[in-house]
Formats: sequence, C-alpha cells, structure tokens
Amino acid sequence: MTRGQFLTAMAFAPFVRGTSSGVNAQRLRQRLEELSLHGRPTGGIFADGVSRVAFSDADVAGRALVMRWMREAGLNPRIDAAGNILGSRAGSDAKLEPVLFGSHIDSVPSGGNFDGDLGSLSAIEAIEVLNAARETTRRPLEVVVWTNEEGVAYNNGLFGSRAAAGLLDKGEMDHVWNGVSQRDALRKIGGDPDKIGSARRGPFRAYLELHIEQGGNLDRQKIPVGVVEGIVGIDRFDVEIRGFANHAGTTPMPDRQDALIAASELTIAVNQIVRREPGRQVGTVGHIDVIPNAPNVIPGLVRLTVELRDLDKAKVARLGREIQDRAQKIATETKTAVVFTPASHHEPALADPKLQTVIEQASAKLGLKSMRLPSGAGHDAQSMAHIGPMAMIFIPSVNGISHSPKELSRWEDCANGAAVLLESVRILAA
Ligand code: HGY
Ligand code: MN
Ligand code: MN
Repeated sequence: MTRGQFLTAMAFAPFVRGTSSGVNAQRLRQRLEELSLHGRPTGGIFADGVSRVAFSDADVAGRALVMRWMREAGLNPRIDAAGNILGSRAGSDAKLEPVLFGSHIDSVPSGGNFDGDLGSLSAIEAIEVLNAARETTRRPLEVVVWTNEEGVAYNNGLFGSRAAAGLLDKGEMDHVWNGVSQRDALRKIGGDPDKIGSARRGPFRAYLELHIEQGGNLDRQKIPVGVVEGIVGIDRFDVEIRGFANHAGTTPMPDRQDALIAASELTIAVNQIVRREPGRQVGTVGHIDVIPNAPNVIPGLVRLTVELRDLDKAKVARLGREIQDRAQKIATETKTAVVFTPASHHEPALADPKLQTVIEQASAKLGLKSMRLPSGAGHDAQSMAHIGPMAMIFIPSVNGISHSPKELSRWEDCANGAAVLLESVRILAA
C-alpha cells in the first residue's frame, strides 16, 4: 500500500457505521491517534508509525496518557510491582471473580499504531460506554495494560503478564539491556522490583483481549471478527559468536576467524532448517550486533537473536536443537565459537472453548461474521492461560502487515472490535 493509498484509506475512514453497542468510534479513533503521538518520528504523521519500546520515555508518556483516560473513566488506575497499569469497576456482587480485559501499549521500534493499543483503548472505551449507560455489571470488571509485552527490551516479552501469572524466570530481574538493569527499568515506569511477587494476581472469571490479527487471514477473507483458537509457543535465544578481530587489509583470507561470516551462515541455516518441513512453523534472526562494526576490521564478535514459533512446542524445541547442532558445525568450519543462551520460552496456549462461543454470540448479536483461527503472534493472553480461562478477539490487519509503520486497521473494524469486546464482557459479567 503506497503512502497515498494509505492516506486515502484513512481520509474516508471517519464515515464509519456506528456500532449498536454504544461504542463511540470517533473517540476510539481520536485516542488511537493521540496515543500514537508518543513515539512518533519527529516531524512524522500517523502513517509513519511509532517507536514506543517498553521503558522508553515515549512509553512512560504513553502510559501517563492512558492512565489519565482510565482515571476519567472512573477506573482509579494503579501501577503494580511489575509496572502493569490496573483499573477496576465495581460489580453489584463484589464476591464474584472479575472479568479481566486489556492489552499492551509498548511497541517494537518503527512499529504500528494498532498492535496492543487497540485492545488497551477499547477496554477503556467499553468502560466509558457502561458508565454513560449507567450500567452496573454483576461481576467486577478489571482493565489492564501490561508491561513490556513485545520483549524488545531484555529479549523476553510478556513481562507484566508473566509476573501476574508467576512465570518470571529465575534471575530475570538481574538482566541488563542497553546498560539498564531490569530493576531500574521497572522503577522508571513506577514498578517495584523488590516486591515483584506482589504482582501475582488472583483468579478471574475470564481474561479477554482484543487485538489486530497481524496476519492476513481476516482481511483476505473479508471477515470482520476473528475468534482465536490458540496462540503459538515462542522460543528465543541470544547467540554470541566469537571470532578474532584483525586487520582487514593484512590478514589473508584463509587465516581469518570472521564472526560475521559465521553469523551469516547461521542466519541462512535457520531459514533452511525451518522451511525444510511442512507446517506453519517460523524462524527469524531479527537482531544483530557486529563488533567492532568498522569497515577495515574483521568482525571479532557478533551477537544475534534466533526466534522460533509454532503451535506445537515439541516441534519448536526440536528445531532449536537442530539449529544449535548446525551452529556448532559452522563454528568449526569458521574457526569461531558459537554460544546459544535461551532468552525466553513461552508455551503455546489454547483459548477457552466456552469463551470462544461467547465471542461468536457477541459478534452475531452485532450482525458481524466471525471465523476461528490461530494466532501466529504471541500475546499476554498466553500468560493468562496459565492461571485462568482466556480468549482473544481479532480484527483484520490490512494486507496482514504488522510490526511496521504500514500496520493498518480500518476504523470501522476497530469500532466493531471494541463492540464485540464490550458485548462479550456484558455476557460474561452478567
Ligand atoms: O511478537 C509478537 O508476536 C507480538 O506482536 N508481541
Ligand atoms: Mn501485541
Ligand atoms: Mn507486537
């Protein structure tokens, strides 16, 4: 989609059909646009996307804005020890387990304006609609904005939801990234690393998350609502390749221990091994640092990440082993040392079948077609699946693009998604 086409798509967007659930499409759109200012490239426009990586100044500013909206909606927001922003709305029966719903607002670098933001702002929108209608649900409601879902920081995502589910790795709080400890990063956003255990949360009736699909199924099939069946498992590794930095002019080719040659062969190997068999597994080398990264120095050290995903965790583990075996052969051939360190492991998670049916009922009530599908993206809902029933609602991503400034969902689809979220909450909280 060219910039011009994008702008045209956005220009006609305001004339969207309202949704019968009372969702204010215009307010949701305005808030998505306002939130995207925090992390927008200098002099950029909405179409230029956002860099609001967790714990950055832009993340802090975005969180403050979201907390303001939560306060205005009477949610009385607080920040828990893991930095999660939590709001609550009383139900008529305080003894009942709450319906919990929300998402995240941190982004990848040069990401889009909908990933996480749609679910977080739609959760607040749902509360606004209930307030305006003076509707009291039977169950209490809780809205959450999770800390560091993307895991660009510390190469381990779903941080806030894993803290809530008691899934933090041993020693995770002592990790350092970009020279900042996880502890200090948490303090920067109002968390309390010394009381991280207090972020574990109690039981809930259901966890719901509205999110853009980030893939192209719904957009291709022109279906407005996706009901997620399950979320892929994800394994990430930090890989360090040690060669020998030397003079690029005086070192004969056969005598080199070039860490970047080894890294390049490993990157190709990841792609080959993952594509060698049928299935929907994926593998990516997304981050690479070359040291000393100078034109006339043979790279002595390379640090990169390997990420593997599939709904079948045994397949992910097997691919990881095959890639590490191949890495040792590459090390021998290139006279380098290659060390894999596990950085994160997220189990695949199945959505609760009954909650999937509730989302289908809510969609039907709104006259919206829905279809069931898996999620190739990871989500905080997969942490919640460890401690209670979860389900996810997807809306189409135009051309299936995400983690890019070109990430785009139509405003009508955003409003419909928020309406399905609200109707699902109404059914579950009744
Ligand atoms: O990386 C993911 O799958 C998600 O967008 N955090
Ligand atoms: Mn997301
Ligand atoms: Mn994402």
